[in-house]
Amino acid sequence: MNKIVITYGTFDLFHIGHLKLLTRLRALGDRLVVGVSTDEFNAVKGKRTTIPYIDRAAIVAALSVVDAVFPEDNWDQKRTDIARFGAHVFGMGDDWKGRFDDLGDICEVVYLPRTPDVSTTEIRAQVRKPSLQTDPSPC
Ligand code: C2G
Repeated sequence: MNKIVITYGTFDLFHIGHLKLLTRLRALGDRLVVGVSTDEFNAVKGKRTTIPYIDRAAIVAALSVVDAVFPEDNWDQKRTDIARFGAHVFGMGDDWKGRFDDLGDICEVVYLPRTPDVSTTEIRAQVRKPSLQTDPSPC
C-alpha cells in the first residue's frame, strides 16, 4: 500500500526540530505531503514570519523526506487536503495534541513529541542579540 502521511506547519527559520518531525512522520508511511502556511495565513495565526512563504516552501520541498508541498491558507482545508492526497495519516508535533482529533474519522491522527530546546522564536531572539561590541579600530 502506498501509505501517505500529511502534515502542516510554518517552518520559519527551518531548524532541527522541524527536520526531526518531518523525518519521523515520513517513516510512518511511503510518502509525506506538507502544507506550508502562507504568509497571509500566518497573519491569521498571529505568527510573524521572518522567511517568506516562497522560501519556506522551497526549503521544505527540497528535503528528501518530503514528496510534495502545498500552501496552507486556512484552518479548514485539512479535510479536503486529506481527501485530495488520499492521506492515511495526519501527524503533528504534540504541542497540537488533541487539536485535530476530529479528523480521526477519515485518517489516523498522530502527535509526535516535539524536539526540546529548539524553536523559531528562540532562534529569532538569538539572531537579534546585539553582537559583542568589538573595537573596530586596528589594534
Ligand atoms: N515542531 C517540533 N519540534 C520543535 C518545533 C516544532 O516537533 N522544536 C513541530 C511542530 O509541533 C509542528 C511542526 O514542527 O508540528 C511545524 O511547527 P511550526 O512551524 O511552528 O508550525 P505551526 O505554527 O505549529 O503550524 O495547521 C497547523 C499549523 O499550520 C501548524
